[in-house]
Amino acid sequence: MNLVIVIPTYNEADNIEAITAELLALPEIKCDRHILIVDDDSPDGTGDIADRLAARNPGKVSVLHRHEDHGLGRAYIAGFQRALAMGADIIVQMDADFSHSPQYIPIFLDILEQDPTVDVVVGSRYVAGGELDAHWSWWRRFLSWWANAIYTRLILSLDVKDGTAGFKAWRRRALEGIGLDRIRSNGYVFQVEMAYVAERLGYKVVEVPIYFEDRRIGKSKMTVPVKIEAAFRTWQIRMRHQDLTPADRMPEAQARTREVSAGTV
Ligand SMILES: Nc1nc2c(ncn2[C@@H]2O[C@H](COP(=O)(O)OP(=O)(O)O)[C@@H](O)[C@H]2O)c(=O)[nH]1
Ligand SMILES: [Mg+2]
Repeated sequence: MNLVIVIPTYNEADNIEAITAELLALPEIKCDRHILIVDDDSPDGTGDIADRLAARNPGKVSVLHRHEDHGLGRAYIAGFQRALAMGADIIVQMDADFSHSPQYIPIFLDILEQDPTVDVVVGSRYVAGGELDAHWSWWRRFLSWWANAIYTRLILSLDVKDGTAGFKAWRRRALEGIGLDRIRSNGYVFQVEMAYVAERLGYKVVEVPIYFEDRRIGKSKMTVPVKIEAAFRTWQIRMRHQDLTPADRMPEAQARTREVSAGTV
């Protein structure tokens, strides 16, 4: 089985080496693992550090450099397309800043291995046992709570408790069926769009409680434009995807053709 861990980075020069080392060293992961760093031309030189990591770990680490406008959603789409083209069976998405502890990945993989009906495992801050770091400012906590418990819940009626979660393990078939061309978000609201489309298409989602630690080093990239996009895009997500049903899953053959045209690595 092939695992590709996709890590988007924007100015993570002080984190990327340590998180990569921790992921490469995780002893519990039995399958082949590959780390794909998706860097958006970080001004702090994260991309160069990532290139050095890739050179030092051939076949285990690679870098996708994007030179267009930076944005978490676009970076993830490019990363997921590359992961599929690499033949990934399972695709993990996670932040570079240690808020998503690598220690949870074996738990996610166990669930996927033990229950073949599960399509995606979500590391959740809002199920019993999940927790947010007390160091997160009251404003960030409030914003996250509001987005999850009120805003997306009222507009999208999401079943998942952590609709803005960014730590997930996808089975290949779910990303293929979602059809990444369908996803329009540029920024963080990408997480909500993916959660909504996955639910509309009837994919089975399992939430696992995680402790979300505040980043140790560096600054959050959650900016005002990112928040504004999230506010209006949530409505657009509903209008665009509300009629989707499981019959609208992208056929695998079509998904594969797209992968081929996306190129292989
Ligand atoms: N490639 C890319 N990565 C991004 C972008 N914005 C944020 N990230 C990465 O996404 C992850 C989460 O960002 P972070 O600033 O920690 O968000 P927060 O935890 O919500 O405050 C980190 O790994 C960031 O480096 C972006 O525009 N492009
Ligand atoms: Mg963070």
